[in-house]
Amino acid sequence: MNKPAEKGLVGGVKRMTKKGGELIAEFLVKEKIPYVFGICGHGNVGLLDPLYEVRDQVKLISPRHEQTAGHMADGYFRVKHKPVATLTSTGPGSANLIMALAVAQTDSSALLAITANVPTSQFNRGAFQELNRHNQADFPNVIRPVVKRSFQPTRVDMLPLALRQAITTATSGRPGPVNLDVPYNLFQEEAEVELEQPWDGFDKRRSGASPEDVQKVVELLAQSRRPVLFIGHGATLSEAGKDLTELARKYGIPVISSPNGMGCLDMRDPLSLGFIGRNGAYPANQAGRHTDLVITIGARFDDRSASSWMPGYSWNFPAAKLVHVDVDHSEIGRNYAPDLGILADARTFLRQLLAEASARRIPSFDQWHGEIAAWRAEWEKYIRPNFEIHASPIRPERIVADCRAVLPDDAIISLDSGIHHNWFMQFWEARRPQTMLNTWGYSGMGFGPSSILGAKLAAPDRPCVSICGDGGFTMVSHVLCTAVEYDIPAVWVVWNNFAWAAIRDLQYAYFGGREHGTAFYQGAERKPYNPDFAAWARAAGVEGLTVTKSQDFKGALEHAVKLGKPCLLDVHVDANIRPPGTGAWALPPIPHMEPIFGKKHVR
Ligand SMILES: Cc1ncc(C[n+]2csc(CCOP(=O)(O)OP(=O)(O)O)c2C)c(N)n1
Ligand SMILES: [Mg+2]
Repeated sequence: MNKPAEKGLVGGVKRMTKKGGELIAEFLVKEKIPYVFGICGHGNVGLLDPLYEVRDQVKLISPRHEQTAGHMADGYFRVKHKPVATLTSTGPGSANLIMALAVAQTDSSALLAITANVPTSQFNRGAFQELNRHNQADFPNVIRPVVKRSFQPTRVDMLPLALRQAITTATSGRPGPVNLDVPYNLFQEEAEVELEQPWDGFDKRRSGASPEDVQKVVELLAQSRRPVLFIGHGATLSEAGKDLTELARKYGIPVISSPNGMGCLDMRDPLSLGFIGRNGAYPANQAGRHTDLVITIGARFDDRSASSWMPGYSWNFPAAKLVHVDVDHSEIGRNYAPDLGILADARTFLRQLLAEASARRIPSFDQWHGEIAAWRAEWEKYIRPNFEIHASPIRPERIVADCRAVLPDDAIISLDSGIHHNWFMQFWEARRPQTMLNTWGYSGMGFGPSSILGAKLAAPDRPCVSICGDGGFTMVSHVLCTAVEYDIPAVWVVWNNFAWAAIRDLQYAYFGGREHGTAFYQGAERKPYNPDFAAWARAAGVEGLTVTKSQDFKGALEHAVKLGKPCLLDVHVDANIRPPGTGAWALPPIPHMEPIFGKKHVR
């Protein structure tokens, strides 16, 4: 590639004739995108060949399902804050990517999804794998709700601008997935063009609050007696952990965190109250119910972190004052009308607040700390004994405790959708940002076991462990093949409870204790069924161990982490122990449940 087909100088730059496929490959190199996760099809072989030419700089990894390719790219970004690309073919291959893009979109994770489409000369003829009932080559309409933007260049000379705009869009502002949909004739056709100057906008445009607004926040803080900070993925994405920690510690402001904000403040810090909502920690819900000032940074008050917005269960607006800071104006005021809405980057705002507050007298919040300490003690007394119990099948608390005991501070865990995630939301102590990967907004199963592969590629020297449900793992069990093919030493802890337990528990709770369609059985006797996951792993070439006794889990995990090869632990967990509800979750028309621990409080 890059062979000049002698042409003139334009604007001092020597222009060359290039194939569209070469341009894309060259762009990936120029943008320092180290990986393409993708699956082949007739629609993208024209790009695979130029990717061969740049294989030393851009590695192609082909998982066995496009959904996994998307989750891998998402996981890579969440760990490294650098985008990578996916490549899928015309039609079905790209349709398989939709779920992964929805997860990335709702959790603000950047990736460049290159999809192939039918050739421009065949638009609207119902060509092989074309969707054309409403528009020609209509895949962008399929993908549109799950990406920040879809670009469909239809000529090679449109590629440089589309590529540059795609990466800028994905990484700037609130990050998200972006689609480049390329009719596949463009890979082979030529034009005389140059690439644009790349611009990865990630964390480059750090706009701040107006000085008046910063002053107002400091005034609110000075008048408050019971303030809390509520942080979310925006704080993580802005890499604001250091500044958040400084602010929280300097003024003694307790911090409540959404799952994707966890670790910005080391959760061993006494100011860290953990997660809020139905499966939050009791001190967090109590603080949320009793606070008089909430300063929210990069969090959006979704139903699960706001007890479905029912007043008094997690939050008490408008009795409490609300300052809502976000880079996305559409999140400010979406769920609660703020007293003060501020469009700003999390880290910039925190620095502004630190500077402004240092010039003012902020009272100490000793009484508030005392109240929180009492709630914490009550909670600890209730939950802690369960962390010490050895049993078979294993108590969920022991898995959380032993993972924490074995894994170093910088280890990365990924969680899937399910009851295992609820346990980790409630009890995991993230110590660093970007170490706990959650499928939060869309809660798509398959994210956890897949994204851990991308995480491991982003952080090859750190332990990467996926804690996933038996149901979710089964959905993407081919991740084992990819780990072996590409030598990615990820660890899977399959939380084996023989059920879609998160949903089975809802069914038990709300529908008279009956179970229907939410657990795994074999035959007329309804014997609990699951494959032998460890043997399944071994069949794929992955080390597999079955753990049924809690005494064995810690050692097995230590072994898996040290192994340096992919490893799966099939861990039999007690399906009948449920995480304590400390807030509520209303699922219309299903009535909501009162918290099991703690109660509603309305001023
Ligand atoms: C792709 C997908 N399908 C269905 C759901 C709905 N769902 C949420 S949790 C859950 C059960 C998960 O079961 P499992 O993976 O075994 O985890 P557990 O709850 O048992 O920990 C289901 C089916 C979902 N979130 N994503
Ligand atoms: Mg399960």
